[in-house]
Amino acid sequence: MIMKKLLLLSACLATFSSQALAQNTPAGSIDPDMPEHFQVQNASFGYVRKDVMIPMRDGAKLHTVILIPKGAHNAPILMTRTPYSADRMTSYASSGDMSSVLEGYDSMTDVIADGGYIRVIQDVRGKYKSEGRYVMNRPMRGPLNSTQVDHATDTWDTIEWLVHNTPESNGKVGILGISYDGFTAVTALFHPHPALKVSVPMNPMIDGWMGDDWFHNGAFREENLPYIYTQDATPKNDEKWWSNQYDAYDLYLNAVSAGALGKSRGMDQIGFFRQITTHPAYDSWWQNQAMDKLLAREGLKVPTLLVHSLWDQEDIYGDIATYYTLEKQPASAANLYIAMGPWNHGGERVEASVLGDIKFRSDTGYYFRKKILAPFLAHYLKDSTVPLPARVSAFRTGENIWETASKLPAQDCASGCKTLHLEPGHGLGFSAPGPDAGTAQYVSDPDHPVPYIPRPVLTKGVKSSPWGYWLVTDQRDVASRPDVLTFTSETLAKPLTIQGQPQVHLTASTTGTDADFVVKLIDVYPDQVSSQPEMGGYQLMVSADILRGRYRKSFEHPEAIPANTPQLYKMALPFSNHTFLPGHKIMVQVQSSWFPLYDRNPQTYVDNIFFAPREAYKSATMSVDVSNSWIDLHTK
Ligand code: PG9
Repeated sequence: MIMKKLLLLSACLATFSSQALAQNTPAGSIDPDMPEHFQVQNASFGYVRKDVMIPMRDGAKLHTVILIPKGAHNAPILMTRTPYSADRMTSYASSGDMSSVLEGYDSMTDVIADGGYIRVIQDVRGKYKSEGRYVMNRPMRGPLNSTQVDHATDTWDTIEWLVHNTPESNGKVGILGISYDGFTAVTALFHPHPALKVSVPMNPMIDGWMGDDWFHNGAFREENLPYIYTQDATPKNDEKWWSNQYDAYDLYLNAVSAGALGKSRGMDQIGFFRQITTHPAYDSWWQNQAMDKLLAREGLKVPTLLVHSLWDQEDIYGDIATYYTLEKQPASAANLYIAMGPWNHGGERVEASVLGDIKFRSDTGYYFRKKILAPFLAHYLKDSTVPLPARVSAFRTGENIWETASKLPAQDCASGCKTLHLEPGHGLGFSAPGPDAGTAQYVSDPDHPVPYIPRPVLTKGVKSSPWGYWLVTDQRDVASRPDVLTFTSETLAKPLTIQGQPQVHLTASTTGTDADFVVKLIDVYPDQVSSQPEMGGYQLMVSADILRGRYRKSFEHPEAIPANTPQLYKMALPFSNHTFLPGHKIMVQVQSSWFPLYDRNPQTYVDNIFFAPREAYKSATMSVDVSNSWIDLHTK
């Protein structure tokens, strides 16, 4: 006890003495290293940077970075409106060269910087340094937005300010951007400002339910939960998603449903999460955000170059859908251009001679930027004598050649298609099998879903993730699974070229009352490829997609599947521009999960799959009717 008191006493004495010392000794001083305001010495830089807050019509000010090439005179403006931080996309680089500054998301540095453009990048309302409250893909003014502002008005107000406050400009403005920034480049086309002379939506997000970002034909892309979390929880993405599992397959399987996982992370605080989980079907909430349909009502009044990636892992639907919607309107078609290449999401902005294991024998990204994008922009923003690119510029994979055309082939099969039939014995060919070709069966077990990439599943943003090229990964990995049906043609003696969206016609029954069907059209390489040995026997997806079976009759009104009763499942696969070379084979794979990119279908009908209880997930036997299942191909 005495010892305890002594210890207590010594502690008190120590405290007292340090306080006394402090009181009796004059406070020391030390010069701080950091200046009050550090002045960047950028006299050597090749551009002048302006950081401005541009007032919108409702009073909100939007943070806008303006990079003006030194000595610019009568220069056009190229703008991007982004939710991904204008500062991050224009960060000071070590050198004064503007192109090295623009290493951001929509770089195209060899077109923008070399082209002498004034570069403007703006934080959209409510993100990063811009005022106002953020809404994911803010709906256009109308049934879903009764305010006086949307991206169209914010773009109009921004352009109005720019052309009156940028004396170095020629008064002409273009807008371009990838993905979300492609979405904002589309919104600029509504009641466009007269100074807006051109728009280049690249891989734009157009319809989040049909086939961009959030769902594909009603199947939810639950690997986007982390994006929604980080993007929509705070203005500056301060809150980061986390996981207790290295393999995302385990994270999402253990969570049972996407809604349960999101709720467990507090995502019901986020309006967009509440909206998508409340609107699992293609109801008016989604229909009123279908930008292709809305733009068709508006009419395309500004020359627009849509840019499509043939292996776009994020927004593979939007630009093709927009093209076909607008192409039907002569006045809109007069302003419509499209370019497509063998790229992943945004791959056109960088070196693009390879994607994953697939080689294209030339830098298709450079070709696009220099031969298609640069002249398109220059013609409308600088000098109308610069020749325009063709209406359609398309890279054909397999042959690895660029082609041009006045328009894309018809979207449907009105102009004739070649029918690729499933055949008995897991065959595939262009002659219809007899009516008694029987069924091909597999058991789909939601507790052992088919992984969309080999495990461990490393999602977007995780080190070594194959997210950027997963659509071209070798499908052999799953071909040997008993829950993946594989149908293969004979070896091709002649090349077969397809250009268009393969139209799936699948007849199948299930012992359950709900199901998803994934259909993949695959190019099978010869067993040996001398120029690239690792490609021997490679199974390359040239087009593939998923359909949530409850929407087989109506995207808006889901219906349970009657058990053990053949049903028809139809879907248009993503656009393919591909030649199957001689010596190759055609393959079709059918499966009922693509996990964890897409959430699992419990395979028993529940009202809302977002919140399906564990007991709803049940194995089911799928029976594909071979005689009545085929894919219609647009062949050249
Ligand atoms: N694909 C991303 C995205 C676009 C639009 C909405 C949500 C996500 C992107 O790359 O911006």
